[in-house]
Amino acid sequence: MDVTSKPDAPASDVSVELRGAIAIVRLQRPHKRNALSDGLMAQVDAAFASIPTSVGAAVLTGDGEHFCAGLDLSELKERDAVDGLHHSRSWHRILTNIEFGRIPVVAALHGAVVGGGLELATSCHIRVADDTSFFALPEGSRGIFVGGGGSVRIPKLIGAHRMLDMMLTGRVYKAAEGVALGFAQYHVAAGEALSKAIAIAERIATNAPMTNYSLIHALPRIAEQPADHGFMTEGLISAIAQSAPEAKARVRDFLEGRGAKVKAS
Ligand code: 1HE
Repeated sequence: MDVTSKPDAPASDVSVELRGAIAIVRLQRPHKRNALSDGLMAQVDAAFASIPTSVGAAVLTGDGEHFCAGLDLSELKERDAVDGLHHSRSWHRILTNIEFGRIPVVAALHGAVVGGGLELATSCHIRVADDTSFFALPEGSRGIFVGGGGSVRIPKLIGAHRMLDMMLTGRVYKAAEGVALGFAQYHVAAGEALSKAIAIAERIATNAPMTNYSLIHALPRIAEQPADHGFMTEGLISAIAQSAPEAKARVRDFLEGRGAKVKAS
């Protein structure tokens, strides 16, 4: 752990802790179930922007019994249509900065991962859900619509028809079913999401930075390109990645017997 870096003052709704090669971003509003107020969202944005270039991966977690209860509904009541549009667009910008930032982000999920909380989680690259996690989109029952990019990101994970069902019927997926559908890549025992997410982030941070950057920027874009364009993008990115001195050194290490072998466990 980098002892020079400590969590922010507890008064803050979001903290950033630097631990060697990784950063841990914490939502710290447990008395409101980490509901995403405008102030908290601005702090999320600032937190990710503040991560220094020495950090290779980040973890996003929430204090208390729930990852995140979604939009702070107390701020919704006075908003008119124009305010609503700008609010939604501000979430798009903040979550896109996470998805297409410099480093991979691993979300550690527990308890409620609902509404805007699910939108926030789906802007991360890897999700680890503990057994207390549950996934829902209560927007449908509150008379509203997703506004934080959920209609773009969530169908890519579970399909538009399942998202439609969640919003029309208020369906709640518990951890095991939600993970099987694709909400998270990892399912761990209750209380173990953060430690697993940290271990994953530490592993990711050992990769060459250009490999990580290529993956988070190129892969989702290639997935949306026609195959012929995707092949071309892949060719360009792989050529850039393999030309980096670090890639050459890693390949040389393997060929000279120093690199790790691929193992099944
Ligand atoms: C909140 C919020 C919130 C809790 N906005 N204040 N999201 C939802 O519709 C989910 C609403 N929340 C819940 O269903 C439950 O709170 C939970 C299942 C997440 C947690 O239940 P529980 O029993 O642990 O907590 P609680 O007693 O319901 O809430 C504790 C406090 O947090 C309470 O405030 P208090 O002053 O009475 O103590 C709640 O009012 C407050 N709280 N959730 C504001 N969401 C970009 S568009 C995205 C659109 C959406 O995200 S819509 C979905 C919103």
